Amino acid sequence: MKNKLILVVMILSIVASGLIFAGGAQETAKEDENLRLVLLVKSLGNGFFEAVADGGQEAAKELGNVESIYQGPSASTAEGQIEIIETLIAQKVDGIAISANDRDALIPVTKKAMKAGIKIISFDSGISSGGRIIDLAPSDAELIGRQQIQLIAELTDYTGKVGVVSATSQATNQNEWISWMKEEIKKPEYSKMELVEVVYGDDASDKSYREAVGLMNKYPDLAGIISPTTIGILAAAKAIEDEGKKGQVQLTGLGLPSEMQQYIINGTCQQMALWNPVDLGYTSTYILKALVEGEVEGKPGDVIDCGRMGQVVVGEDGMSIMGTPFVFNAENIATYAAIF
Ligand code: RAM
Repeated sequence: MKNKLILVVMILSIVASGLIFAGGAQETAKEDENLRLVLLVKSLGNGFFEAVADGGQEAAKELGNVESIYQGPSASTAEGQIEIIETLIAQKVDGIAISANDRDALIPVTKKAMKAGIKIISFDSGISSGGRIIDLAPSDAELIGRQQIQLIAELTDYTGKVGVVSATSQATNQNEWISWMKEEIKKPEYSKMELVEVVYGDDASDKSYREAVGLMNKYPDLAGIISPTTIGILAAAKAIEDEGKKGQVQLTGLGLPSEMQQYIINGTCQQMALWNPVDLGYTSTYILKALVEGEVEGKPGDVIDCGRMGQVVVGEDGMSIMGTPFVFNAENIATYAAIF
C-alpha cells in the first residue's frame, strides 16, 4: 500500500513537473507582463465612472507593473456584468474591482472567478460577502443617506413632498442610501415632510428625465427631488427647468461637479454632495494589486498602502470606508468642477 502511494505521488509529480515545464515559456512571458487589473463599472457612458477610470490609470502609472483596464456593459444590468466577468475569467486577468448592478446576482460568477485565482473586490456599489474579498465604500452609507434628507430639508424649509429619482431598482449603493433616507425622515424635525415615491431612471439619461417629469406630473405640489445618482440628478435638473418648475421644485442628490456646475450656479440645484470618483478608482487599483501580489489577504485588520490615499484598513466583513462626502454649492463648485 505504502509503495503504491509513493508511486502515485511520483507519477503525479512527474506529470506536474511536465506541466510546469510545458508551461515554462508561458510563465516567463507572463512574468514580464503587467498585472491586468480591471475596473468593471455599472455601465459605460457615465462620467462618474470615467473619472473612476482616470484614477485607475493614475494608480497604474505609479505602480509601474499594472495595466488598468476599464470595462462595463452598455446598460446597468447584472446580466451584462456577468457576461463580461465570464470573458475576463477566460482571459485570466489578475483582478477585478466591480461596481455591482446587483449585490447577489453576481455571486456565482465572481465565486467562479475567485476559484480560478482572480482577486475580486467590489467598490462604489457592493457585492454581498462571499462574492468578493473586500468592499470599498466611498463613504458611510448611513451618513450619505441621512445627509441627502438634510440637504433637501434645508432647500424646502423642512416642508412638503419629496420624491427620489434613483438609479436601478437593484443597485446596492442607492438602495442602502434610500433606506437611510427613510430612517432620517422619521425624525421630528421632518414631520412636515413626506417621502412620497422612489422612481428608477436606471442610470440612463432619457429614462431618468422621463421619471423626473412623471414625478412632477403625479405630484403637482412636489417640493423637492433627491437624486442620489450622477446621471439622475443631471436629468432631473433639466426636467425641472423644462417643466418650468425651477424655484418650485428643489433638487439635491449626488452629482458630478463638472456636469452640474451650470445648475448649481443658476440655482436649479443649490446644493448636492459627492466624493471624488478618481480616488475611488485609484484606491481600488492599489487594493487589487496588494491582493494579487499576496501582500494582504483582505482579512479584517489588514492594512493596505494606497499611495497618496494613505492606508486603507480592512474592516469587519471585508468592508472598507473611504471618507465623508463633499457638499457643493455656488461658492465652491468651480474648484471641484475642474477636478471631477
Ligand atoms: C452614478 C452611479 C454610481 C453612484 C453615483 C453617485 O454615477 O449610480 O454608482 O455612486 O451615481
